[in-house]
Amino acid sequence: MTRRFRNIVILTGAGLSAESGLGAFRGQGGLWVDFKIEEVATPAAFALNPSRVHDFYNLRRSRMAEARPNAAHLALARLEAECPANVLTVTQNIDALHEAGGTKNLIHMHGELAKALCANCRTSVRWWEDLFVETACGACGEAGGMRPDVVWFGEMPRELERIYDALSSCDLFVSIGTSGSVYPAAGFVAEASAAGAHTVELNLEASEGADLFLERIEGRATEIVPAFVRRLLGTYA
Ligand code: BJW
Repeated sequence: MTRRFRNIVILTGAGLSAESGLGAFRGQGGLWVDFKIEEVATPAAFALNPSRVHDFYNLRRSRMAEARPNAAHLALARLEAECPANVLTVTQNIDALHEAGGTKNLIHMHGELAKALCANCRTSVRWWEDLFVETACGACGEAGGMRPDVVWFGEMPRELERIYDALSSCDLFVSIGTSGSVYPAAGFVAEASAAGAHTVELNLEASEGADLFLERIEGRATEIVPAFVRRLLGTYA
């Protein structure tokens, strides 16, 4: 890799935060054995058994409060700060570790765990406490509709227009720590390829869409991401 890229899009997934103690959903070491993501991350699951959905997200919110950004988050923040190219980070993660690590040009396409959304009046507020069925919305006063402000299966991911704009003009697309099993994120590599971008996958193991990438590096994010960022910044030296 010797090209000096001008427009870089980074896509991150649960594997990036795994070494901060927040488990991935699928694949080697996936932590959520008691909760199948497909069974708690849907509007239907929330309608049927909101307490179970709250238990799942309350547990994750409390774990997130303890977690710190790891070397991979810090390396990506360094890339954004030091690289002369435009760098946009799109994360599927609902944790706040990119921000904590210093990344600023960031899209949370699957929402944020540290926010609560009222299904009744659609007000979204910062939220670090547990949520319960009885929790009332501070804006409209209704109870029963407060939910984590995250994107469940069947719901529309956030800021897709801005993401597809960036993909259509990127010359480097890097996918990190994602299994490539959830759309539309899993389709971003094809969009970037169609735009003529160089495409790189950094993951512990081959993702579902591994064959779509021009370059692949396997390993732990805390090792391979800092090394990749050093190599990339070296091309501008
Ligand atoms: C490491 C590591 C280490 C581990 N170092 N690596 C085709 C096109 C479009 C849509 C669809 C389609 N087919 C089906 C759909 C619908 C659906 C979908 O994709 N379903 C699939 C099951 C097939 N998609 C949707 O519904 C999306 N909405 C949508 O498409 O809207 C459009 C629409 C239009 C009209 C009508 C309706 C809709 C929404 C998807 C929302 C996903 N939500 C979740 C939950 C969010 C909140 C939460 O976090 O709880 O998002 S599901 C879950 O999966 C979460 C994640 O962000 C997402 C992706 O997971 P990720 O990050 O890839 O994690 P893992 O665990 O799968 O992978 C981790 C990887 O890291 C592994 O490979 C490990 O090996 C690796 N790893 N340790 C490096 N140390």
